[in-house]
Amino acid sequence: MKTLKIAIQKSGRLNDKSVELLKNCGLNFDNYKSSLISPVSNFPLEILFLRDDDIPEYVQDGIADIGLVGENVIAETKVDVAYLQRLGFGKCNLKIAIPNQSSIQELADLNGKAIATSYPVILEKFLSENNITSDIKMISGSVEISPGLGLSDAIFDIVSTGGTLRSNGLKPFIDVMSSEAILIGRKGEENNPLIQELIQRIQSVLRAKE
Ligand code: PRT
Ligand code: ZN
Repeated sequence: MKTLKIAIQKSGRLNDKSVELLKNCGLNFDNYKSSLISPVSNFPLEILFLRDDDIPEYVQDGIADIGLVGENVIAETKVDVAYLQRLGFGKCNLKIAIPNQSSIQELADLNGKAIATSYPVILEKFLSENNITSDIKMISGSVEISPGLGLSDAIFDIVSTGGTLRSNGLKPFIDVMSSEAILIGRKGEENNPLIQELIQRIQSVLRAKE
């Protein structure tokens, strides 16, 4: 049977838990940070280590058969993939946040305001669903400092503990989306027996944790 490829994050917040999950599924592989592909010795599977942003497209295009990535990244890249299994880690919320002293009080007050974010697709969708027109400023990192620098009136970013917001004088304003890590696959390939076997193993690992 054809060897499967699974794409996981190379380094970052999801890497450790992704590797741990696959090892707990009984898969044997080397986790060398320098290699981009690791073969699994006891299952017809290869692991591709990638930037998380690239994982949805690799799966959609069939370069990887399955992948492990945050729902927020899937939503932002607008790809069409199958959701195979929620994984219960990497949990976070995507929120619009405003400065503690802001005059913004309700959603409509965001009309005409500048909002800085690294997630323009998700934000644009939310704003248009709510008939709000804001000036979306795309920033690739350190979004939280932009109101303090006078670059924006609000931000839209990932929040987990809220510590980063607090230390930048910001407060949560509106919850837009919650996210967790998810196993994705190519549409139409869901019934591949190897993928089904992996899903079974993942589900028993998750059940054992409950
Ligand atoms: O290099 P690569 O592109 O692969 O990684 P990355 O830098 O784009 O992503 P990474 O590793 O930071 O995050 C990977 C995924 O983890 C995200 O896409 C989310 O699905 C998930 N996740 C969970 C988070 C957080 N929690 C989180 N807290 N991603 C980012 N954060 C950031 C947040 O933006 C804030 O700036 O962490 C900071 C601290 O958060 P607080 O609220 O705890 O202070
Ligand atoms: Zn990324």
